[in-house]
Amino acid sequence: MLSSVSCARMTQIFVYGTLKRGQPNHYRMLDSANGEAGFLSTACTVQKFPLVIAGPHNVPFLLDVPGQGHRIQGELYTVDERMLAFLDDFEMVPTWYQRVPVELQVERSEGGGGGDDGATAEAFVYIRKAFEEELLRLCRFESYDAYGDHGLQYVDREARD
Ligand code: PCA
Repeated sequence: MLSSVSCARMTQIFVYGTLKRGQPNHYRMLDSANGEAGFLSTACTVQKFPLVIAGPHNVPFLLDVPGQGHRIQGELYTVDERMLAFLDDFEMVPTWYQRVPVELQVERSEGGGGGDDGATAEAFVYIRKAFEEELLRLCRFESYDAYGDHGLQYVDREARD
């Protein structure tokens, strides 16, 4: 549970890529030097979107073409202003990704008894609005896993030339 005694303005973020638990950039959300992030639940988008893995660094991109692809599986977090600013900078908003609101279906929180299984929520998501046409021809995933059998190994930001 989140503390109800908090003055900080919190924002809901839906992550579907390398920021998810078990994925290569999740540790950045756990680093209090970047701010605070609290896991709320797993969730999936109400609308379908194409989720592709692209470029020389095999980066996951959600493409802003609602109605195509799959309903995307991810995780819902609440973040403070500092973490939001960190994530915007890390995801190179607005040049690489844009941060836009998305409608979600929230899944039952772990530990059971959530009672709000199937509830909808709105959160921000990092999406590509402008992209090369060829990205629409790539394989579309429902759920991103950097270590999946697609063999498209993610190249860490620090390891890029
Ligand atoms: N990081 C963001 C967008 C894609 C990525 O790898 C995320 O996990 O949602």
